[in-house]
Amino acid sequence: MENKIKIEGQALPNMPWEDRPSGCKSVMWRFSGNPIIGRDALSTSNSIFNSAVVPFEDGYVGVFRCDDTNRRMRLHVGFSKDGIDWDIEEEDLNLVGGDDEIAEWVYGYDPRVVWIEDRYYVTWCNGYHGPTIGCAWTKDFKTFHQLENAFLPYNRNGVLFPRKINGNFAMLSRPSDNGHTAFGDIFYSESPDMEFWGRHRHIMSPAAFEDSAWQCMKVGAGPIPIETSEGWLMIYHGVLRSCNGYVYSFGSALLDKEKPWKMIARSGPYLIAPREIYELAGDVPNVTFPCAALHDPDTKRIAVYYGCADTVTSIAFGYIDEIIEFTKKNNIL
Ligand code: BMA
Repeated sequence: MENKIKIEGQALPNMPWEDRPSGCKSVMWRFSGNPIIGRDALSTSNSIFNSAVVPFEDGYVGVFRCDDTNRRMRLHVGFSKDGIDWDIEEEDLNLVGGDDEIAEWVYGYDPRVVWIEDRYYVTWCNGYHGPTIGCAWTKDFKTFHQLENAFLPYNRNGVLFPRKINGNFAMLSRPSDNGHTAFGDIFYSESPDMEFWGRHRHIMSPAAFEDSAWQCMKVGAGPIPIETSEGWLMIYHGVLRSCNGYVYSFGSALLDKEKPWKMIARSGPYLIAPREIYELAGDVPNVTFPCAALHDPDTKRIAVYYGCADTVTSIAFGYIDEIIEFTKKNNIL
């Protein structure tokens, strides 16, 4: 059955990849060279994590969350030939053209990047009287044209779909608070023009503790959803509150193609949870936080980029058909 799954997207035969290690029984596995980006990649960086990557020209480009040694949250552009070795610019990303009222940079973090029709769009958690969803577009990753913030504060994890749905731009987001939000559901919104957002629909609440504890406190969208014949594959993070603090893992769900606020399946077990030392130890221990994925429709390979312990960046691999099968087999809906 899985062999018949059709996956949309640009062919990426040379995407980063490493075969499943022998003896590994899990659906996703980690790159042996993790972490791929260390905290000191820039002269002024405290940490580089929760970042976005897309194909660009004959390689890849990324928008990286770089917290500096003042612990200011900034976005930096980086380029790579192979998606693994990155050259990140020392200067932070510069926005142009934003309305004066919102153009002043306060902070920005957890970026996502997607190509829609004729340009790349960047969304991020943008400081404007608290966190909300900032938006910009670019064609060359040199000039970023700022658009209006998508929502009122407080909101995080704004993730665009890679095509219009029902003729509109479509975005996932997670209304939140101004702190470390101990709640959070994923919502869906549409916009005709990337400025005015409406038709808000609820997708997903945290799971019941008894069913799937890793996602029982809050959930938030991760990489750009991937369109398949089985529905949109949404990889998202979930949070467990332990006696020792929050634990961030990630898992998968399938959403209806034309009504993405309708879930088809949601997996109980996680795909990746903090386990390796670089995920367990860092500025915020026990965090695996995905913000991007590369995939190749023909081979069904996926490489998920995720932040580790709010300090460094890593990759995990898998096959999209296997993740879909896993999601359906372990459905908790
Ligand atoms: C969330 C966001 C993420 C971060 C996570 C764990 O609220 O701020 O950027 O990775 O907390 O600290």
